Amino acid sequence: FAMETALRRAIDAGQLQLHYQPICDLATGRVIAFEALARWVGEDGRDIPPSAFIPVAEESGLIVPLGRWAIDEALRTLAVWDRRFSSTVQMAVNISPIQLQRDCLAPIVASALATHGLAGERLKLELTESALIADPDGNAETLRALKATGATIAMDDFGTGYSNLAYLQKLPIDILKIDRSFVTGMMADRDKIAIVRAILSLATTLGMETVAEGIETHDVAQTLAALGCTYGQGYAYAAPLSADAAYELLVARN
Ligand code: G
Ligand code: G
Ligand code: NA
Ligand code: MN
Repeated sequence: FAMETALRRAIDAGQLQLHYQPICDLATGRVIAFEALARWVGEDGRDIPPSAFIPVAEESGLIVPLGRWAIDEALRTLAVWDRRFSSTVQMAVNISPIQLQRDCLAPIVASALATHGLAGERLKLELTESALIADPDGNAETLRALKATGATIAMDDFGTGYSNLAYLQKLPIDILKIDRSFVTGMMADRDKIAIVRAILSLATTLGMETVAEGIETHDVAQTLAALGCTYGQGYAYAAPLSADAAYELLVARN
């Protein structure tokens, strides 16, 4: 419970931060969105990765206050950027399956958008494939309420779950994010390229946009663009950045 206690304290004391990774138009390199990623710098100054604390937050229920904070903080940052530089850049926030089940997300999202004076279209909510598939009927209803705020819905880490394709059609999903396990190193692996092709074709059929994760080289970016993928993120563009560095990139690339 040591980490749970420390995490509770960090949330209360405002010690969590968000970093922002750009999502770019593969054809033009323009930044179309940023994905907000939680960061926790521990008492000893060391970085505790989300892979360590998000599971603790989920098991303890702390993901509910953490998730509310992330939505508010990401939109607050976007509103600050808007006052300095006019753009239509969107903010993508990760939503845990536990939040989706336990919290009343739609009113929280609507109220955060109103507080920061932002149109719903500026917000993307990223949900993992396994979370959405776990309870497709219940989730479809929650997603429809979320979409009524104007926000768009992305299915994160697509290809790693066990998607029943019928569910994909039932859920109001706007964007498929191709998991980075199929993208990183795809130039040297024909199976990965075949899977990426299949996902792109499926997305086109279902009228969904596509974002490829884990793009580490310009070769991969060019190949994905040629295959018909529209957007991408990864170290080839930028790693997750502090709010100030992300803002500078936004101004430089738009
Ligand atoms: O930045 P890093 O690769 O360490 O992030 C790993 C994962 O942690 C992300 O892919 C994401 O799924 C998860 N994550 C990061 N920030 C948040 C957050 O604010 N909420 C939730 N639910 N998950 C997050
Ligand atoms: O899908 P998820 O939300 O878990 O992805 C976010 C995480 O992926 C972040 O923690 C980020 O540090 C990591 N990441 C982002 N771009 C790349 C990349 O190009 N390569 C690899 N290996 N990891 C990346
Ligand atoms: Na994500
Ligand atoms: Mn992802």
